[in-house]
Amino acid sequence: MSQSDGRHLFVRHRANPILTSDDLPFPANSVFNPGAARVGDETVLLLRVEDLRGISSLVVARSSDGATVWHVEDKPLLGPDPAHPEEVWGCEDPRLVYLPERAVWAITYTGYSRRGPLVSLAVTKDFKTVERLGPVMPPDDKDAALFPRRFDGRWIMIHRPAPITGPANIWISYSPDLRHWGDHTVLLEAREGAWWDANKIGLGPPPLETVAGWLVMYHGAHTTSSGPIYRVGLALLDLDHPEIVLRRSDEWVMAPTTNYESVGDVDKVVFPNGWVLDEAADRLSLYYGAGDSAVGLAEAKFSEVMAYMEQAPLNLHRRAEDDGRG
Ligand code: BMA
Repeated sequence: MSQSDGRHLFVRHRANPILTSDDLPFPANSVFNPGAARVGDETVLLLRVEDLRGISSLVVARSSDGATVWHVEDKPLLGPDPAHPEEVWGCEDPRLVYLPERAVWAITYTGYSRRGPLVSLAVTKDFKTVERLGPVMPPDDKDAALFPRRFDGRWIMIHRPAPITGPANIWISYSPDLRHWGDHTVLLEAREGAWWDANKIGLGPPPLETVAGWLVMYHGAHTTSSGPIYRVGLALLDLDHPEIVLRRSDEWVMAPTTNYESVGDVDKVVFPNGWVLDEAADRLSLYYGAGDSAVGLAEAKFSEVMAYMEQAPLNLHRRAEDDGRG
């Protein structure tokens, strides 16, 4: 083993699960996979709420301490809309990134179309009204987040197309205007065989800028005879060229262990979509879906996460064209 055991890094909050369908001001089947942001003196979660038909909408919840006393809106911010047939079966799994250049929060989310899941983009200034920019990746594609700023004039998005055959890898794409995307390139490859992150991986929360590089968390869906186990690991991307993976943890740092993660609509799932960094408190708060049924919170010391990443294996899967740029 080349690295210390990372499973101690994220500590589950004593109030877990911090939100269940019982906490909503309307009937629903489940609440999970939230995007997260610190806005002023409140933590905002954009919850995925699945209704009693099976269709998901995105609903805002606010809390001043980011853990307890959540105020949940009684109407969705984003949900199926007849004007948007590409989301006819719902809006799922949002990621939130503030774009200083536009003074808006970007919401990348999964639109569930009749032709499969796709990536949609919307923006909001206040989490009260929202402007849809429409689909940005065709099906099947999900698990997308933007970087908060441009690189050499271009926006960058991480996402996860699912090919008809072969592993589902994490890709990176570029755009001059947030609408037209190209130069699609594989960023992180699923491993093979018995690995926890074999065959199917996807981005977790949006990339987090640190002095050592962009910290990314990703999930691996390991297939077993009783269904997949969703666990998460970490990687570090080059600050100026985020298409270069500097380091990648071999081991997962979080796995479903508690009852509310192990048993739910989908068993054995931890699925983080959002994190909030409080640098002064050295606290990284991770918000995740538990068992596709509830919302969990796990907190890490940010300095410990970065120390762990300093020891993480250098990436051995760099593409040939990366040589000389790292
Ligand atoms: C993924 C997504 C998530 C879900 C996870 C586990 O493919 O659909 O929304 O939480 O599976 O079921």
